Amino acid sequence: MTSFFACDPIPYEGPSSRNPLAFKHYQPDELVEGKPMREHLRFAAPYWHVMRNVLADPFGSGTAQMPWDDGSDSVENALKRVDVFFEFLAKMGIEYYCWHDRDIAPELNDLAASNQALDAVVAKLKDKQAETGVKLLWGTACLFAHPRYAQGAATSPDLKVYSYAAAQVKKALEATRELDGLGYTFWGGREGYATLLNTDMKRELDNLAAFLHMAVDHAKQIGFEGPFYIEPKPREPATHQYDSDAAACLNFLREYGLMEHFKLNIETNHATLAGHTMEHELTVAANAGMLGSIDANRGDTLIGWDTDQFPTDLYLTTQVMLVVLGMGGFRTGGLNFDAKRRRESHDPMDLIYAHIGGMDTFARGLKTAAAIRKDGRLSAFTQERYQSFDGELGKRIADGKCSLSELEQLALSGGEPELASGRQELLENLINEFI
Ligand code: XUL
Ligand code: CO
Repeated sequence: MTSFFACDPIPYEGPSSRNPLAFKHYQPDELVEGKPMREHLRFAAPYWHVMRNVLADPFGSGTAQMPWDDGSDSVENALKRVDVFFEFLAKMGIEYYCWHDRDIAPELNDLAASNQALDAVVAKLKDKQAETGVKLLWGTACLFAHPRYAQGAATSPDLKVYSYAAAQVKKALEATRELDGLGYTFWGGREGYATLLNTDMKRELDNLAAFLHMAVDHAKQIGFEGPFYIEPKPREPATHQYDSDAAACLNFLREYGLMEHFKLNIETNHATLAGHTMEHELTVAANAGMLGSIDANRGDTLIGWDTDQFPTDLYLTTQVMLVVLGMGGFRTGGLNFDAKRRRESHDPMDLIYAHIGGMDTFARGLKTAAAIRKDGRLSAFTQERYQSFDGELGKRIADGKCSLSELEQLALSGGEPELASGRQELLENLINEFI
């Protein structure tokens, strides 16, 4: 078979290697906290960025060289891309992937024709998965690119658009089930609004919740065991998006009785667009027992939009892996590189370099997080910081068995509290010992 990536499968050569086509830190079978790295990290590649992103930006057209792609919307062309994608996964040693219906197969003149095209590609993906052991981390429907969704999909004011979106989700869910997908994601690209002057927010949220309940019902009917993921993002494309951050998503899921069917898929660049750090969003999700999966990328502090860059920051990946290890690891989710190359990096080999960097950065983050946990000083500090709550009174407060009057007695007799230092700088130094 023709090869589209001019390299062998990427080997592990260790930290002293100077080979740009080798991993310096990602060694799939190396045990960390008793578990192989590949199982901790569960790397996934997104079909949309690897195969379909032409690297356009708001000011210029695409630059990506895709010698395998004839640029047409034919099913043949879509099938050819599958071979290229699986060559890429094999060379990278990436064992999971994710897709939108419309990036694996073309949207054709009518829904029935688009469904047929999807069936053809799904059949091929199924064969490729069986041949290679690669798994589908999650599928999703693209409910944001087509002009019909300009005013929303599951929050559209138009019932016909809402129905079209429902049909697309039904089909994408069935395709995910057919490929034994481990999850199904909803990112509400157009589920928000540009102005409240024309928007009935309450009605849109009610409709969105009804839509998600229908998806849950359909999943039961077809034997898809989920979970579903919601992926928070505050803006872009909509001015205000209903799924703006982890806390907003949790509130929505609770209000509409969807908690047991959903988890969150947290993306770094979305966290920072929301004005949060990634570790904040992960911690909010994990505290609720709702951290399902991660879209592993990063933004650029100098550009105010969703640049979806590859993760290269060791502090970031260390913090991510501290949360992931802290919750006992992924179950159905993983680390999906929802990341794209810069417009200037147009060569197919740039896909390889980009993913080597992302994987190595996460492997180092994993090892660093495990070392920090083993050392124990960081968690001991935090535990100690709250130790005044560890006694009998703290327990009664937690159990709701204490009153303001009782605490008032304590305050009256106890004098002015002596505060212990938060020691932020000391702890920052401690983290640097390990990086
Ligand atoms: C958009 C984004 C999406 C979702 C899936 O910002 O991150 O690619 O991950 O629809
Ligand atoms: Co994403």
